[in-house]
Amino acid sequence: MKGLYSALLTPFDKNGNIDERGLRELVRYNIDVMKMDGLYVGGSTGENFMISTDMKKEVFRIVIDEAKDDIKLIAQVGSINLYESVELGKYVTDLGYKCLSAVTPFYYKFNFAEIKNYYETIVRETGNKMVIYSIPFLTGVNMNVAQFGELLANPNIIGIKFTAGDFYLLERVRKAFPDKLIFAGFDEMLLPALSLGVDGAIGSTYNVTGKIAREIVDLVAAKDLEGAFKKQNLLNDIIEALLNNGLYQTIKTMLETQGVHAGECRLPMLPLSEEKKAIAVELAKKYL
Ligand code: SI3
Repeated sequence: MKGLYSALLTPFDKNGNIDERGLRELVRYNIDVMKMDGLYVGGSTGENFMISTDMKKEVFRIVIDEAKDDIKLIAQVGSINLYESVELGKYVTDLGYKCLSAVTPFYYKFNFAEIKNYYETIVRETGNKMVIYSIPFLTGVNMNVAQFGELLANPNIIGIKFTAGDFYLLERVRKAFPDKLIFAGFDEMLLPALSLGVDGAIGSTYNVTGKIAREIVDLVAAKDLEGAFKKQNLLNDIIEALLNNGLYQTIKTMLETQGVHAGECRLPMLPLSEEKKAIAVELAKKYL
């Protein structure tokens, strides 16, 4: 499961319905143009926490139908409703997804025993593999090395999507679990994460910056740190502009300029103003 993954966006129409044509085009764009190794389906970038269980299923079904065996797939089924996670986990396993991921349960202050039970329940009930999705800046859930170790002791829990800037923790986790998969979750810190030995990366911006991310991976493998640093600078120029302009909306508008019907974001996310749309189009002209 190693490699570079786009965290897949979900194209919506103006009424918040899934645009199947756009979703299929986006899957193909990531395979054929961005040359990604994998897709992370149903994550934050997919606006997953704003859609119904049925819509989540629809996304999972369309993506695997379009991707077939052309790219690796990870299905994010995490939810603070554990019953929904299990239902989705079983659904995607039946569809043929070979690996699940689940965000740490958030909003309520779940204790570690509850978090552990959440992951163990999903892997037990689905029989599938699991990558823990740790993103403390959004969930408020911080885990230490020992707690990651307790989860990773389960052979079906095969890794962590590490979306945090705590590189001391990343280094400690890498050293403690050399045989588990660690994916970098912050695109703007791809190079430092690679230098600490991550097995891959999963990111929203790779839907449009995947080729630059690939260059960074290749330059690090070739031990050309200066070259990799220059590419990370370029990547971060783009990421900074994306974050300033509205991340997912801007990526979607950039994709539209490439003929991918990436559509709208879902409420409560608002569409871009005309001014911001123009900025997104300029970014596409400059970088795509
Ligand atoms: O679940 C997902 O969609 C992700 O993989 C999230 C990924 O970690 C992204 N985080 C969020 C909150 O979108 C990053 O790729 C992030 O967008 C990027 O590093 C810019 O900050």
